[in-house]
Amino acid sequence: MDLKAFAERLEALARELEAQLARAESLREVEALRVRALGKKGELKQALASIGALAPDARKEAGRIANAVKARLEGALADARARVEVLERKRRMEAERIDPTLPGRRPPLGARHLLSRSLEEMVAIFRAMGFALEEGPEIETERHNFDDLNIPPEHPARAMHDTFFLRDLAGYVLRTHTSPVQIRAMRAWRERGMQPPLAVVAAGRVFRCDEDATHSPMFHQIEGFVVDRHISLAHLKWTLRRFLEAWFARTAPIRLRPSYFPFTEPSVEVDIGCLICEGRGCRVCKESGWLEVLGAGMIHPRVLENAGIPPERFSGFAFGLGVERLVMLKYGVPDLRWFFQGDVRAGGM
Ligand code: 2NL
Repeated sequence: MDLKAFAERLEALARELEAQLARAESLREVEALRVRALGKKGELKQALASIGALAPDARKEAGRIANAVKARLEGALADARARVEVLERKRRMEAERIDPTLPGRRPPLGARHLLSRSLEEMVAIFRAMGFALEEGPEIETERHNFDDLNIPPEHPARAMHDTFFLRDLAGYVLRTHTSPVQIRAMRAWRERGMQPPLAVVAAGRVFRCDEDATHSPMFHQIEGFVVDRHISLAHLKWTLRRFLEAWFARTAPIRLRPSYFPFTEPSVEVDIGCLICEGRGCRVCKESGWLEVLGAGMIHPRVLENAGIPPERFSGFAFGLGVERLVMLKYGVPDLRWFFQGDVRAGGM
């Protein structure tokens, strides 16, 4: 090989590398080209190894040419690196581009259960009339749940209540109504040295061992009572009418029908003029024009006595309502079981 061939080989190497650098699009490609041209086993090194094969007087010139090509290649590499860096930054900016004007993603929100909201609203109506809210345990003694309410052990009403008894806790039941809270409240008021008038509502879960299309083993009840001198059924009727008109947000006639509860005497069932047909008769009210909405009565003297209130001096009315039933009537919920299925689709209504 002579000097001319050596110079041509390096020139070809330089041209080839410059052409490839011009097409490079990433720093990785540029680095690979650098290694190939200038690395320890690179093409320039290989060309230099052949200098020894040249005539001695040509070697110096060959070294000069090689240095010049090396400098030229380093310059080309630096240019390519600068160009590709700009390219890469542009690509990254494009990939990370965000639009701050887009609306945020809304996480799916839960909603409070219709029953919870309704129960609270009903309690609020009574509180606005001056009733105090009392709460009590869901596990109750048989005494609070039955005996104090004039339901003795052999009374058929005990069987009618489909009671859940606690297997490992003799004498305790899941409360079948909120009445034991009322009993506790009457006693507590006396024990705090307070005198009637007393006006209390109790609200919460109650339990009965019964389940079908119209009965759930757990449901919600609100009970209320007023005790004072000279309380009569007229006070009861006024109070319940006000409550029902507030709940259904309309004027409504109500009527009392004679009924029976062990803890009230007399006992009544309360009907409201049918909300669908305004009393003309329809499928919902079974052509009667009336819907049964709750039970009530004058507190039995024995129940007053059991709570430490002398029945010769005081009388009282009491009522109990099923929350589910009143919610179904107001909102047209067709099936009791929908309350407990946990289907969230109606949650936002
Ligand atoms: C119904 C009927 C009723 C009561 C509950 C009551 C409580 C005490 C004393 C007297 Cl401490 N009575 N509660 C009275 C009459 C009826 O509930 O059908 N509820 C769904």
